[in-house]
Amino acid sequence: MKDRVQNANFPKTEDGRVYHLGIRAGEVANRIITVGSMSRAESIGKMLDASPKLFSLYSERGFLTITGCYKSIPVSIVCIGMGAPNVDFFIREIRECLSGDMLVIRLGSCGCLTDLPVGSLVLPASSVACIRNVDFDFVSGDPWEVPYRLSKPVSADPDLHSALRDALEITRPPSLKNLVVSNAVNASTDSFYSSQGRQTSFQDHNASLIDHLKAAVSGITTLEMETFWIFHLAASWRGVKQSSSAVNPPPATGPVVPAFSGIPSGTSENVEVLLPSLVENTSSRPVIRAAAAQMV
Ligand code: R1P
Repeated sequence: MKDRVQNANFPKTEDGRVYHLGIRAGEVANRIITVGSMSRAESIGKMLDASPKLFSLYSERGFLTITGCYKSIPVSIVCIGMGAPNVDFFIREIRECLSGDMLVIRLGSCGCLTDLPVGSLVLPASSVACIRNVDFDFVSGDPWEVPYRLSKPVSADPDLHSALRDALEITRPPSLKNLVVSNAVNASTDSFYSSQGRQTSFQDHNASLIDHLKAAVSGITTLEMETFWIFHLAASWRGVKQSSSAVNPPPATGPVVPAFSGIPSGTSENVEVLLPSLVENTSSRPVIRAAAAQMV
């Protein structure tokens, strides 16, 4: 990979690849399922159509992008690992590689703050951030600061959230019949340990954090580490200006690059095929829509 940086604001390699995911325009679809582990991405990738041949790229920084079609609809599966910084690389770098709308559904695991049984599927309608306050004195305690800060909630895209819920109503297996919750609130944390209330050898001042979360956030149901940041970035993207590389993708060279353009429209009973109905040709003002499904 050539790596001469041409733009310090958005570094890319000489052949147009974003720096951390390693992809470029033409190698990622507008409809994206993101997961946290390679094996999950590879498993979902096996469900894609046999033709066209899948595009697959493991980046040097630990991201995996698999692009293909599901029932002839272009879809990308992207493994981003864990946490807010990786979400930031993922949303921004893929946005830079796309024109038109960008749809993101995160499939992940989560902790649960209610009595839902293990195996329940939660579709959070909104998420808050729960972040360690580094100004708090974690050694001596601190009368002036709180050890953890909670953000205001940010919502999932209502259309994509509804499409996901409706598709699951139709397609979910009998084992999930009574175990799908679609109006929950999620909290995304900046640590698997301190800001999720786990007691370790560190002085985290978090013994009452879970009780505080439950009291402060109405409807709080799940804890994980990415959903808030995806919703937040999707909601805050200004979407008025496409980069020249996204509008005019560079000619494809190198590995097999499927021509994921000319997206067909249509609906079906299945969530992956419902997604195209949400993608519009809004090149003057595209949007990022995000939703999430979390397995307890
Ligand atoms: C922590 O073990 C990881 O598990 C949860 C958290 O959000 C965090 O990424 O999600 P995934 O299993 O989907 O990665």
